[in-house]
Order: sequence, then structure tokens, then C-alpha cells
Amino acid sequence: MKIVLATSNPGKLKEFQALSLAAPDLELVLAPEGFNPEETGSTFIENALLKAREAAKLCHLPAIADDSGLTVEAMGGRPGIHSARYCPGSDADRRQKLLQELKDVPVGKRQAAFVCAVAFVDSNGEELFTCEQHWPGNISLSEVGSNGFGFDPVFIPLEQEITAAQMEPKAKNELSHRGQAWRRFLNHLATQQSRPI
Ligand code: ITT
Repeated sequence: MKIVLATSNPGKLKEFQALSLAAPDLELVLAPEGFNPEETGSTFIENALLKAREAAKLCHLPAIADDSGLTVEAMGGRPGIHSARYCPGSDADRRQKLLQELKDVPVGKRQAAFVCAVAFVDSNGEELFTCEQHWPGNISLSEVGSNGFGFDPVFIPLEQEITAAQMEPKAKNELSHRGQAWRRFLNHLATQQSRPI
């Protein structure tokens, strides 16, 4: 089955490609260069649907999108759906701003979670599947690690002593918000394909 992957984030793309190895029947096609629809939704699911529908419309194919982000308890859930635009500049600038904003928040009060919503639509933009998965953890006191992308170097998953950026990509995918959401999507596809006609 041919599906458009509606993302322009190279970090996500790498993870999706690794996760899709579990589904050899799936052919992932990239969204056209410069694909970057405005994310006007007020929830992760709304934004994931919006991106998937835009890609389906452009490519005339079923499409899957991920809207994700980091929610920090001490910041009232921010940056949340605005994680990619938390501040101008690079991922490194956004991590520094986050650590600065949390500089007076002690260990024990730095709870956070990565959230990933996945939306899958048919070539007409009709919703076929959505889900949202969370990966709980804490924000570290400084950046550690060079794997992954985005906020990985400042996120210590629950029950781990290392940041997500110190984890091997495979280990991250086994636990992460995106890994969980993608496996639910693959299960959905498998169930649909095994349904009697
Ligand atoms: P697309 O919309 O093109 O997919 P984007 O980067 O704009 O790319 P989002 O709006 O979903 O995507 O924002 C996701 C942001 O959340 C991302 O830029 C990171 O800052 C953060 N994020 C999400 N998942 C992450 C992960 O697994 N590790 C680190 N940071 C993550």
C-alpha cells in the first residue's frame, strides 16, 4: 500500500522509516518538497488531521501525519502543540530556552511528557484512523546526548537514567510516543487488511 508521509521534519522521517520496516507491504512516499501547511488546530489530533488531509490533496494518495510536542507540567503544559515554534531559531535554541525557563524548578518538579498524535486519511481526506500516545518523563538540568532530534537531549524518560538523546534509535522507538502511536497505526492497517470483503 502506497501512503504519503506528511512531514518535513527529518528527525521524524528517520524514525518513521525505521518503524515502517515492520510493515514490508507499506510504501512510504515523501510529501512534496516545501510541504509545510499552517498548523491552525487547537489539539495534536486536529493538527495531525490537517497535515494528513493537505498531503492527501496534493498527492492524490492516502496520507499519514504526526503532530507531536513536549508538555511540561511546571509550564502549564507548554510548549505543547507549539513545540516546533516555541521560539525562533534551531532545536538547540529551543532547548536552551526551555532549560532557562525551568532554571528555578527543582528536580522532582520537572515532570513532562512527549505527545504524538497520528492521523491517517484516505486519498479524499476522509479520516480512517487517529490516536494519541504519551511518553512520560522529566526535563534534565542540562543537555546530554547527541542522538534523536528536538528536545531529546533534555528529556529523561520515566524509569530511565539517560536522556532520549543517549538512547539508541531502536530503544527510543520501542518506548517513545511516536513508536507507540505508529504501532497502533500498523495494527489498524493489519486489521483492515485481514477483514473479509
Ligand atoms: P512536521 O509538521 O512537518 O511533521 P514539525 O517539526 O513542524 O514537522 P510538529 O509541529 O509536530 O512537527 O512539532 C514537533 C516538535 O515537537 C518537534 O519539532 C520537536 O521540537 C518536538 N518533538 C516531537 N517529537 C519529538 C521527539 O521524539 N524528540 C524530540 N523532540 C520532539
